[in-house]
Amino acid sequence: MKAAVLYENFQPLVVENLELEGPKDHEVLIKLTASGVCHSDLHYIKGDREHPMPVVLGHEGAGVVEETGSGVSYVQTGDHVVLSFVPTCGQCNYCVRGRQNLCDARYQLRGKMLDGTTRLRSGSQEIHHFNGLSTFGEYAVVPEDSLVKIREDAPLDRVALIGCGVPTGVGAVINTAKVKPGSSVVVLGAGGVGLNVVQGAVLAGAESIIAVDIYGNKLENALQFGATHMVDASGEDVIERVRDITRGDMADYAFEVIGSTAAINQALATTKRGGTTVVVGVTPAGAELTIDPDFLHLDRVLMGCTYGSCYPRADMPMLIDMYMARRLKLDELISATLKLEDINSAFEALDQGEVARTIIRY
Ligand code: PAD
Ligand code: ZN
Repeated sequence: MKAAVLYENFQPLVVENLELEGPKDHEVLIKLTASGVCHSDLHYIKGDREHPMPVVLGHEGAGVVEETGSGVSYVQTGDHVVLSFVPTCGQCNYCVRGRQNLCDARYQLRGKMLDGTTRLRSGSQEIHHFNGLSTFGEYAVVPEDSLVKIREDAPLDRVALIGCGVPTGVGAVINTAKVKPGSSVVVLGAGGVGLNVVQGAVLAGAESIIAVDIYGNKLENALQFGATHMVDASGEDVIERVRDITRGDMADYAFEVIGSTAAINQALATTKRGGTTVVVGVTPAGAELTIDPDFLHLDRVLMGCTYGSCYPRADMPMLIDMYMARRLKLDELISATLKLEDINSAFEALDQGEVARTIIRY
């Protein structure tokens, strides 16, 4: 099957034919329909984060079950699925306490399947998996626990975005911060995930939603998603603008959706006493954050957030129902749909701030 392989940081992905071994115990072969291109993949290309190489990246996908390995009971051939970049085992300490996004299984993967071996090869060379998914290929073998069964009338080339950007952004608002109606919310970074923070804030009934970005096109997108104000961080003083917009109060919540320690500090400084800052962006490995502890003394809260603190098998079908009922925007997130051969131009456009999300359609 055709897949895009990262051999070295900063090098273009190589689209080539790989051998994909069939599914083993509790694994499933998926024929992918589509995959979104997320900034987290770009972080690995740029070496902000380390990963065993070579690797097939991609973690925001949807497709159809082609074949099941032994012991699989959750799905059967023909089922439509979204892939979760966290497998949820249902049995670890985190899963049984309702914190499936923190499931132990995620930390057993390390570029391989849960049994410690890979299914991907290029000739004699072993190719690594990414989060047990590797959606930048026509097919993927994934753990059964990484699958979320979905309704068959949902368009797979759209709901692929339910694999990462949507539950992360919407979940950061609803599950992580638990934003209250009438709140003021600042969103730093109006990219693929940030736009979903904006629409999460709309769903939560936030009163003012202040989108911050360095590109005009991103700010326009944010308005379309329900932002009430835009701040151009390339030319404006973000903290002073938030002060003006909130009539001196500052915000109840700030979300950092860029992956920069400077922006985390900026986010903290836009919150009022007792306000909450949620860090969604992934900073480069080894980055250090220096904050003024005085901010925290005043009952401020600084939180992390992975996968929007979601439970994939509960939240993803719900988000899809909301999309099908036209209460959640997905189509508007998609700036372009490309073939796998054009994946490097998708990353270039993401890096240059030209797109919200690009979909790779197989
Ligand atoms: P994106 O590139 O689509 O969006 C980032 C946005 O930030 C872009 O619109 C940029 O223009 C904007 N930006 C850059 N610098 C600044 C600045 N100084 N001030 C204001 N805006 C700026 O990326 P994305 O939305 O796919 O991902 C955003 C981050 O979230 C990224 O670090 C990614 O790795 C992380 C992420 N985290 C999780 C999680 O589970 N926590 C999941 C998915 C993505
Ligand atoms: Zn992602």
